[in-house]
Amino acid sequence: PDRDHDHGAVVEVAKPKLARPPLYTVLLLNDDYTPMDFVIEVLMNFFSMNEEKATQVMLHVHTRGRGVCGVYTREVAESKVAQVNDFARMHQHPLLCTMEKA
Ligand code: TYC
Repeated sequence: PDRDHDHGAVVEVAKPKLARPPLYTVLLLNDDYTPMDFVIEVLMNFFSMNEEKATQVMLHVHTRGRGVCGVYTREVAESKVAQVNDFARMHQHPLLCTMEKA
C-alpha cells in the first residue's frame, strides 16, 4: 500500500492484473504410413525447427507414439493443427496433429 503524502492515509493503487492466456500443446501422432521425410518437412515448415531438431522430434514420435511440436495460445494452436492436417491430407498421408491444454 502506498502512503498518501498529504494525510498519511493508505491509498490502494490499482494494479491491472493481466491474466496469462491458457496454453495448448500441439502434438503429432505416429502412424505406419506417413514417410519420415514428410514428417520432418512438416516440423521444419510449420513449427520452425531446424533439420536436426525436426529429425529428433520425428524419431521420438515414431518410437513413443506421440510428441510435442510446440506450445501456443489456443488460436495459434488451432491454426497449426488445421494447417498440418490439411497439408497431410493434401498429400494423402494419414498424419494426425492434435492439441491439448498444457
Ligand atoms: N512411423 C512412420 C514410418 O515409419 C513415421 C512417422 C513419424 C509417422 C512420426 C508419423 O507423426 C509421425 N514411416
